[in-house]
Amino acid sequence: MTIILMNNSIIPQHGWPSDYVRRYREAGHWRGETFGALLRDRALRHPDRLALIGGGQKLTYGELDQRASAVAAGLRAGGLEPGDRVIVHLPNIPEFVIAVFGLFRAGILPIYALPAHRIAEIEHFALTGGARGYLCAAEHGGFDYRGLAATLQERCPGIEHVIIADGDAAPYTALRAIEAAGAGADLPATVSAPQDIAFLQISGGTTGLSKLIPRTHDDYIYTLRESARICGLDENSVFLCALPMAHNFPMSSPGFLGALYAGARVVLSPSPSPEACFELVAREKATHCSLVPPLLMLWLDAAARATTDLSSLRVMQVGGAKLTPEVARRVEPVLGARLQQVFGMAEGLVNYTRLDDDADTIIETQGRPISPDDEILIVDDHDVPVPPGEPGHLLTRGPYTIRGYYNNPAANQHAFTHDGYYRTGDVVRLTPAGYLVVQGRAGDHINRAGEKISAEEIENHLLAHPAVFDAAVVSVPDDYLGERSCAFIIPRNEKPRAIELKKWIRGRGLAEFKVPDQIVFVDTFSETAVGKISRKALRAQLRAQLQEQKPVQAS
Ligand code: AMP
Ligand code: DBH
Repeated sequence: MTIILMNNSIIPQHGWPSDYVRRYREAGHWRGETFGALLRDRALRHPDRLALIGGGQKLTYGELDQRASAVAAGLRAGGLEPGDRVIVHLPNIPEFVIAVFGLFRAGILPIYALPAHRIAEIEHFALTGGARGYLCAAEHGGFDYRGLAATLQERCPGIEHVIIADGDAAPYTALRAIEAAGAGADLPATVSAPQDIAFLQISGGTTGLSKLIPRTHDDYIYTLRESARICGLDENSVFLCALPMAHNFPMSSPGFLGALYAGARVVLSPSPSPEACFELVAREKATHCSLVPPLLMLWLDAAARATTDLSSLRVMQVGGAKLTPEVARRVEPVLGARLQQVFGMAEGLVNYTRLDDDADTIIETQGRPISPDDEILIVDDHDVPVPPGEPGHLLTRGPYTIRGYYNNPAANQHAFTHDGYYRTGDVVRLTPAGYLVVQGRAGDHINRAGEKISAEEIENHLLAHPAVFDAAVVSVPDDYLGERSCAFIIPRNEKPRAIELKKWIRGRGLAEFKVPDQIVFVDTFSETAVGKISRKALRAQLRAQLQEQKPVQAS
């Protein structure tokens, strides 16, 4: 099982020091698996079993494997090489799965973008990831991605290949044409090594712009294997993928990839709304689903009124943002499914409540880590461990937590300790039983319904507006979203209209969820604030001011 010694040296795993590589391989966490080989193996074991349902298509494991192979061969024939990066910007359609397994098989690295991302984010991924390709839908949710592709190619000459996954591709290449060109080619199951980077996930962008997260085949597949086991997912399970599938949560905890790992069936919903999902649950007899808290609240309200049969649901996973105990308590009585809290991050560490935990643990905590080799430290502002049970900053390292962002030494200096712990930015406390309870965030990001927004990124865009003298963006507690965003603005001369500033942000080509929910105009950021305290302290002050409901002019 171990692939350790070669002339007495260890084959390196991207990112980890050799003593950890040895340890994780010896423990059997890393088993030398790759995505390309994984799909081939499942296709050989059960070719006729249904793997994927969505967008009017049904694919067996055999068909998925064949189509991924054809895509891989077509991509290679079109000039893309192993090691190249391609941005994958797709909604929940079967082509997502076909294409990413095609990329895996060809040794090309997907960079996952969210459907809500717009040109500003995509351009940033293209540049920082050195992408050669951009794969998108023709149109989705009323947005024309081909227009975005045109701007992207103007701004980033490195993007040589634009591929449209569905619909009318002109003037670009259709995924269908790539698949046709590669049909029947005899590619090996994989050209990648298990220790190679398989893809780049994106960080929530805690400070400034999103960073790219390199995940290796072996480390990610380890989380799939263990997540499937912890969540009770097996070949009889049906995973309903309701959240955007590029998110790390519905992708891997255990998500659609964990479901395919387990030989289960994946059903794709074009939207996470109860209207779209309930019918799919009833028709496809879905057993597992993952949601963020605000969507869970919609589901609970709708389920209380619904006549649809949801009785197949066994596990309802909730994560991405803090779930309040009041809402958590309603899950089992209303949905008839076991609640599982999930606290994870695309950088690695994932915690689950276990299905057989007692009710208090499931309702009050955000779970415990996947792996016995996940190391957790809870520290104060000086990296000194806090007394047991006290809240502090969560640091972690382990067999599936990255040791560094992709090509970003400056960010790595802050985000990791000298001995390789990742600074999650979360404030947590540990229960005596070893479960984590999330208390909040140390950093200045806004967790808006599970979508992470960097205050700094939005401030920079606001500061570019000619009528804005200064801007500070803070989070505000929100009953439904968990948190919403509020921008405090000091106008330069004439006060701009709030609606104009929101339009400005949209016009900068940013995802809609980053548009401030609320804008407050102020004359100054208080006497002590100007130039004398950090942005972080200023944001904290403004947040407190808003919560005290000081008379400010809101919009
Ligand atoms: P991302 O950086 O986008 O991968 O988001 C990861 C972050 O989401 C974590 O560091 C937490 O701040 C937050 N998060 C994820 N799951 C939970 C949860 N169950 N409760 C509270 N916060 C969560
Ligand atoms: O919020 C997240 O990023 C997240 C939540 C739950 C995650 O990455 C995960 C599980 O794997």
